[in-house]
Amino acid sequence: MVDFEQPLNLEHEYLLDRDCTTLSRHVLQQLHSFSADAQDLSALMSRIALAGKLIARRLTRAGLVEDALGFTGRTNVQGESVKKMDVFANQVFISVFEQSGLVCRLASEEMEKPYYIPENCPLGRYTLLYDPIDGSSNVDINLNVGSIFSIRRQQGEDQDGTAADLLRHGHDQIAAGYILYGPSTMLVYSIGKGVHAFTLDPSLGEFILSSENIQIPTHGPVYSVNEGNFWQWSEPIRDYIRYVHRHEGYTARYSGALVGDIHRILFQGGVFLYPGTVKKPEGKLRLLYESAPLAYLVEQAGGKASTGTQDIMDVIPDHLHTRTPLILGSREDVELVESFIADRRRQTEEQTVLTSKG
Ligand code: P6P
Repeated sequence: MVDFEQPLNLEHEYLLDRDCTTLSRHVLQQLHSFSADAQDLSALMSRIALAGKLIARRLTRAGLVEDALGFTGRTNVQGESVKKMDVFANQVFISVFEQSGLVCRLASEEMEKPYYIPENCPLGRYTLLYDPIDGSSNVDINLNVGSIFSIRRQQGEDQDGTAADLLRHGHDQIAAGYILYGPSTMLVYSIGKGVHAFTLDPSLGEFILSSENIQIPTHGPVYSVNEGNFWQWSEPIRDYIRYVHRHEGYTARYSGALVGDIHRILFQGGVFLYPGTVKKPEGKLRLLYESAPLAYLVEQAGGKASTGTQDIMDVIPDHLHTRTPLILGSREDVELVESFIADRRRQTEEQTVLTSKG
């Protein structure tokens, strides 16, 4: 006869409790609340997790699935060639929120205008901003890619369907994170109460808590930048790159997929840079669904995110697909890059004064 009064041994009890710490439960624990708003946010995060599982499933079998890989032959609003996986992943996020009553609007890197789910709008006051597949150049060569998401509450009415209320600073975000499709699929998120990582257990079909309250090191050895753009950078950025080339203790890592590079820096420390270039002076990365969610996350982990002269979280976009330069990671490393920019600016100003005095 089994005595159910006898608890499992401690290790089994710990493992069972860990496997029960799913994302939806963790959100409620974080909020210390079972209110309607808390339940909504918990349900919303669960839908994002479902999107991650659906995309992960497609990616892990992409080589076997007819028509999963390669280009569509179309270009998106960014002027970038669209991959079939971009289209699939974009639709996954839309589909998981239909009939959810949660999300009224979705704004995506792949869609020029916000997508509305009318049946949700009377109730759903949330907007999902997302990059469905970040780093899609890696998809066809089976290297890591990611999805980036940000959640905002709708501010006021959106009568003209332009979602103008989204054109606000990053402090408006109520949740943000990413899904990393790598050797394991991980979901890293914050609702403003620290940064937490979940690992997908395929045998359960659940994201299980694997790291809680992640803190980014104040300094790290990694600098992550596409040095092929060196000729296109401003002098202060070149000065920084010359500095790390000449000082011991730095190592270059760049995967071509933002999420993977940021994930490494989140755990090991360092700095990611996508500065303005001659071809893209405003930078390549999009503010509302790439830089701002990652800035929210990294700041929650004790790091810093900047354009080089302004905190990313303070930048107000002038349109849905606004781009900015991005320097993000360990606080000391971001500040070192900013110091090169400030020094050069000071030298220029001093030179201007001397020249004006003749
Ligand atoms: P480049 C992918 O297209 C992406 O948006 C980010 O994921 C990545 O960090 C960056 O662009 C790579 O750009 O110009 O170095 O190939």
